[in-house]
Parts: sequence; C-alpha cells; structure tokens
Amino acid sequence: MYADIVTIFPDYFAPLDLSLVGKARRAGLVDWRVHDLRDWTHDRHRTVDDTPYGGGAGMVMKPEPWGEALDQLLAEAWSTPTLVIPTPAGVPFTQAMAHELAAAPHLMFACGRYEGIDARVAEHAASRMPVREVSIGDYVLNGGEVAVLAMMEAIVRLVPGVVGNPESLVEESHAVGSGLLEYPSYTKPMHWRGLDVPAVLLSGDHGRVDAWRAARSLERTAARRPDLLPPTQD
Ligand code: 6GU
Repeated sequence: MYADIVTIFPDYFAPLDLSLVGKARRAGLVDWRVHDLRDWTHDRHRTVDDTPYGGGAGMVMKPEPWGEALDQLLAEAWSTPTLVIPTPAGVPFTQAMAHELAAAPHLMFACGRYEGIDARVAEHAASRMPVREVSIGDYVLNGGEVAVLAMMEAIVRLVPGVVGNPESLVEESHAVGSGLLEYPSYTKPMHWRGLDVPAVLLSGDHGRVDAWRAARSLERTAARRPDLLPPTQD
C-alpha cells in the first residue's frame, strides 16, 4: 500500500514513522509521501484559501492548488489511486472501509482545513478516480490531518504482514464478523489492589473461557453500543 498525503501542515505526519506503522514502512510493507499543498501555489503569499461564495464564517480552500496537486500526483501514479477526503460531512469510516482501503495499491489523502475544500475539487476528481469523502466520527476537527493519522493507522495494520499474529485482528473490537465490542482482558498479577482476575480465565477450560468472553462482549455492546447489536426477532 502506497499513499500520497497532501496537507498545509506536513509536520503533522512525523508520528507515522513511530511504532507499528513506522516499522511497517521500514520493512517495505507500506510507504507514503507527504506533500505541502503550498508547493502548488504561484502567488507571493502562497494563498490556499478564500472567502465563501454565499457568505458565512470561515474560509474555503481554493480549487486551483488542489487541482494542480491532484493532476501531478495522478500523472506520477502507476495505477489509479483512490482519493480519500476527510470531512465531518463524509460517510462514516469503519473497519470494513479500512479493510477495503488496505487492499488498494495507491491512496491519496487530501487534507482540508478551515471550512473545507471548494466542492468542485471532489466533483472534478471523481471523473478521474474513485473518491471517498469520509468522517471519523460525529465531532468537528480543525482539519483532516488528525483524521488521516487515525485512518492510516487503521489501514496500515491490516496490510498483510504488518501485524505479527493475524489472529489478533480477528477477535478485536469491530472485527468484521462478530460486529460486537471486544471482551475485557487481564494479565498478571492475579490479585491487584483488591481486584481479582475472573476465576473462569484461570480454569484452563477453553469452552467456559470462550462462553464467558462471548457473554462479556454482548453485555458491553448492549451497554456501550446498542446500535451494533443484531436486530431482535419478534
Ligand atoms: Cl474526517 N475531518 C474533520 N475536519 N473533522 C472531522 C472528521 C474529519 N471526522 C470527524 N470530524
């Protein structure tokens, strides 16, 4: 998986070189380049935004630098990329979408700031490549950078070979399949600050352990994310 990330804040992406994602890059399993949108401006002030037509607060990112950036990155691409545009007005980013994007050979991320990017940029890009306008949750960030960090981490760990034990991808929360939240986990010591590890986990009875974990998953999901429960039959 290869990604081009376009932003006016390239420094936001330095942490991608840490931890599992950075290790995957050094292992040659994934790679990315971060580009400064202002490199595609031509005025002295390297302007990337302007006031909104129709009025209102905030600034809108101008289409011309984005058009030139996407033209150039598309011309350099060896296969048609998928363009991901983070926006609070997007469709929800899910584990299923992370799996789809992890299978794409080339992603492009267009990080908007302020009140977003002139809507013609996505419209025009859609005539050249698949475009996904995506939100990471029902809250507002100042720009797409933090959303792209979150999406890159979710995507990169699904690339084959990145996570050491693929079993750990199966059981975790939001695993496509069960759709339930993960059960609680415990490690040593057995007694800690007056709290004990549930006895069933020490029993060595895998059937009882599995049944206990399934019950805790269901209980947690009902309490925290009832929207994830399968519809009940009448
Ligand atoms: Cl993807 N971008 C911004 N700016 N805010 C968000 C978001 C994305 N997802 C949730 N809030």
